[in-house]
Amino acid sequence: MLTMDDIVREGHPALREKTQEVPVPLSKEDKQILGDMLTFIKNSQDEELADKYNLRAGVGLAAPQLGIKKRMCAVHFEDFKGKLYSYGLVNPKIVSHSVEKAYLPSGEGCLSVDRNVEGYVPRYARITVKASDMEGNELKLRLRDFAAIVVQHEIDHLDGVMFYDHINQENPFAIPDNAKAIS
Ligand code: K2U
Ligand code: NI
Repeated sequence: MLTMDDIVREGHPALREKTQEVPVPLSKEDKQILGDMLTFIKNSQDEELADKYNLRAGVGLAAPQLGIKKRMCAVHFEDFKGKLYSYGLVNPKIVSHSVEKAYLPSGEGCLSVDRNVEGYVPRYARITVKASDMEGNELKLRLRDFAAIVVQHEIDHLDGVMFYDHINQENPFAIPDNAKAIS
């Protein structure tokens, strides 16, 4: 099983490089990697397992965070209305998005960043994502609010972008234009 030892941290080149599209249907190896990523996220949310294996709770993970330069990420979380999102996303692409932005008032963190970076991270409030799932089926996800923020955070990783790249360096807590707080 994956543990925090498998997650690369800031400064590792894989976090700043673009990733390669993944052949679909997934090879046995790529399916194993993506399955392990989804399992890691679920385990990180299980109090007993997280405690036993010292896992930091997460809602998403991208392959570059394992030093793997492939366009794959996994998400597993419930939104504020209790809707479950549990996907292995292959070659995800934002095909449309709202003009309106959104941000988490608490800011964002990252499993590859062992420090607290304060500030609002403006993201699109609504996105439409096309991807393949682990079985090679085409997905079209219309996401909003927290779900949209999580998936944008993960897709950013596939493009070598870190969440703090979006923070206003002059005033990290400046309310982004045309943005709503997601609470
Ligand atoms: O990619 C990662 O490092 C996983 C992040 C994803 C994420 C961070 C901030 C906002 C949305 C997604 C981890 O899930 S950070 C820990 C966390 C846990 C629960 C809710 C938000 C963030
Ligand atoms: Ni991250």
